[in-house]
Amino acid sequence: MKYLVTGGAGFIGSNFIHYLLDKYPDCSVINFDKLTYAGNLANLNDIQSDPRYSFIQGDICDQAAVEKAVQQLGSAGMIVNFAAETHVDRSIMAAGSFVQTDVYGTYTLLEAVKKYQVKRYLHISTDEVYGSINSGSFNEESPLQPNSPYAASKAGGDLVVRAYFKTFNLPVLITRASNNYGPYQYPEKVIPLFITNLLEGKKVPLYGDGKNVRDWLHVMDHCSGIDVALHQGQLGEVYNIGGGNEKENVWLTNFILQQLGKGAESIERVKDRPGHDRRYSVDCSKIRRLAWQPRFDFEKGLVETINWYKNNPQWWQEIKHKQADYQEFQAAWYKK
Ligand code: NAD
Ligand code: TDX
Repeated sequence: MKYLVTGGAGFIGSNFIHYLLDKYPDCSVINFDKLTYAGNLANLNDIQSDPRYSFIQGDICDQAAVEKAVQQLGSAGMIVNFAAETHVDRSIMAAGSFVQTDVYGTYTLLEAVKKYQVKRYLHISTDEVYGSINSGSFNEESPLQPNSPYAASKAGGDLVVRAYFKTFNLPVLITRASNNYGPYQYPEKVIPLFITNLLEGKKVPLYGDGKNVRDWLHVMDHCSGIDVALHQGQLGEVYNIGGGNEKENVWLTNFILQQLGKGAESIERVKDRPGHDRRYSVDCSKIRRLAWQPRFDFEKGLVETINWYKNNPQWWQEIKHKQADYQEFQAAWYKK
């Protein structure tokens, strides 16, 4: 099988390319990525010379570049779209690139699928499109009630995918996953930010009362869920993928502190994120009916992830402090 993976130089996309090449010896993968601040070809260093792998630097909003890549894939190939602006706090600072990539970029990809046809297009989405839930869990029929510009952009993309299924009968599917963790995650998201801050001897900025709940999913469990949905899912359907590991941020923070031999003095309580969703929770019975289940134990996976950042300082040190505008925005916010 031939795959076109968009956003394959990011956290989940690069893990997914590794997953595909490991699991399917006869597959080939085209990675199409703009290389924004979050895209990093170092994530794929070990497979650069694998003859089954090729890279195209391109923007999913660029119709000509997308059409060329889809033609190269061919009508028997499959597309998995990871390309997106993904960090909630950055969407609060400036939302334009989120709407552009996560909505318009999705439209551009779907237009190319309509024009050239492919076997399947899987759209990677998030549990954040459902908004926050205090008790119980969202299923795939729950209304979309996004609360951040990021989540709204992702919801917009999902709705365009839905419309292209209903109107043009394109062979599309959507997955909505909970918070991922694992190697190669950009050190702006809470787990790698907190680990690397502590390794740098800094404090960790915990938002608000620290009682917001996230459901943690190991990135490789996400990859196996995508694999199942892509190959066995029903066209036009949505599949939730969650880790079943709901934790308050304060629990997570204390666990990381303890693993790195730090105490509560390393926590800096800062002002809450505007519009901060209290809790995410998804009902995954639909994908479990396709015989998927998460395999990683959360605490073990988290210890392995902490060790990965400890053992790969050159990977995160090169990228962590690049974005001056974002660092300034955060510094001003924390002081408020
Ligand atoms: P990431 O920010 O690490 O990577 C995004 C990748 O997309 C980067 O390589 C970047 O260069 C590329 N990209 C951005 N704009 C592009 C454009 N216009 N054209 C081509 N490439 C572009 O993101 P991630 O955490 O790996 O997330 C991947 C996908 O999974 C996203 O769609 C995200 O919404 C979704 N998701 C993420 C999580 C999570 O916890 N990280 C959870 C659920 C869903
Ligand atoms: O410095 C921080 N301090 C803090 O307390 C950061 C960066 C986060 N937090 C809190 C906010 C959230 O409650 O930690 C929790 C997790 O925050 P993020 O890592 O920013 O993730 P979240 O906002 O939950 O969104 C993530 O999950 C769904 C990803 O960034 C999205 O791409 C994905 O769709």
